Amino acid sequence: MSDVDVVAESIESMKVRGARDIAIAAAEALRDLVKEGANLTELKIAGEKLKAARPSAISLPNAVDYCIYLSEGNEVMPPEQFKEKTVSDIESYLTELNTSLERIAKVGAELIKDGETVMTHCQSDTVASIFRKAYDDGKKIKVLATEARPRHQGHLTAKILAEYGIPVTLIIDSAAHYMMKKLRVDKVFFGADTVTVDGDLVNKIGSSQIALAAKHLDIPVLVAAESLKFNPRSIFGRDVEIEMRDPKEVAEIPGVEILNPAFDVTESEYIDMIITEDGVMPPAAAYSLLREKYGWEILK
Ligand code: RUB
Repeated sequence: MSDVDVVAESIESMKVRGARDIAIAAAEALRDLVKEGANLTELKIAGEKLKAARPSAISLPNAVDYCIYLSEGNEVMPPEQFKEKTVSDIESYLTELNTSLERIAKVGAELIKDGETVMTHCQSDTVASIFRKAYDDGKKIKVLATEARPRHQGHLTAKILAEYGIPVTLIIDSAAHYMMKKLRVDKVFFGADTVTVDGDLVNKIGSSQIALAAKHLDIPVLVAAESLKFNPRSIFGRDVEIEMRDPKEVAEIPGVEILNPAFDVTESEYIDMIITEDGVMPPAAAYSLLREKYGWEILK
């Protein structure tokens, strides 16, 4: 197996998971391929392989397409120069992604008040960075985290936050509505796999139910999504494919059909604000962000 195959397999099997981390892993794999002397055609083939690894997080094709776009800009150069410049361009992109995370953490933390109870679902590095920043700023926050059946990524959220010193309470997914009310949750924070041009959110299965409960209880819903998570293809009305995973992740009962969708769609009307590296915006501004950030050049 080539390194690209190994990375694609790690993404597919969720050894590497979370929209941000899979995008970074793909960009790093392409950078390493350039280092090994790959040309543009070989990069494009590798890029398609990486993109096919998981369907619902737009961050993955966005990152791959951007690396290819950077490489295309250097195509006319002699091989050694192509290698050097493309590696350096991809490195700069990776650094930019880190800067974006820091900015989102700062902007998001400003939205949390001292003493608030915040809730999250599944495991998002972006949301965790907001909670850590709020805590570092001296705010006494409490976090309510859901398990996120069937893969229990919420256990990871709870572990990461607890190790950082943030008080965290873990609940089963179906306790969400009841516990949001009982613990008087102040705000819900979701990460994002994809934000569509209409400002709808594709995120871990169960997000939409929590958003519905939040609307019912009048709790603001905030989405932490750098521009990498916005889907320029949805401008043509192309739907985001919802990943259906192996039913065995849920249960094995003879004679019973088991469905295991990994993501769902929360319509923009259930979302109060989206936190991006450029600040906070209403979901209706997704279109403007896409125009500004992507132009139309990566719409292939
Ligand atoms: C993870 C998930 C996360 C987003 C955002 O799903 O839905 O909320 O990917 O994460 P899975 P991040 O575990 O199936 O990959 O903010 O880290 O990009």
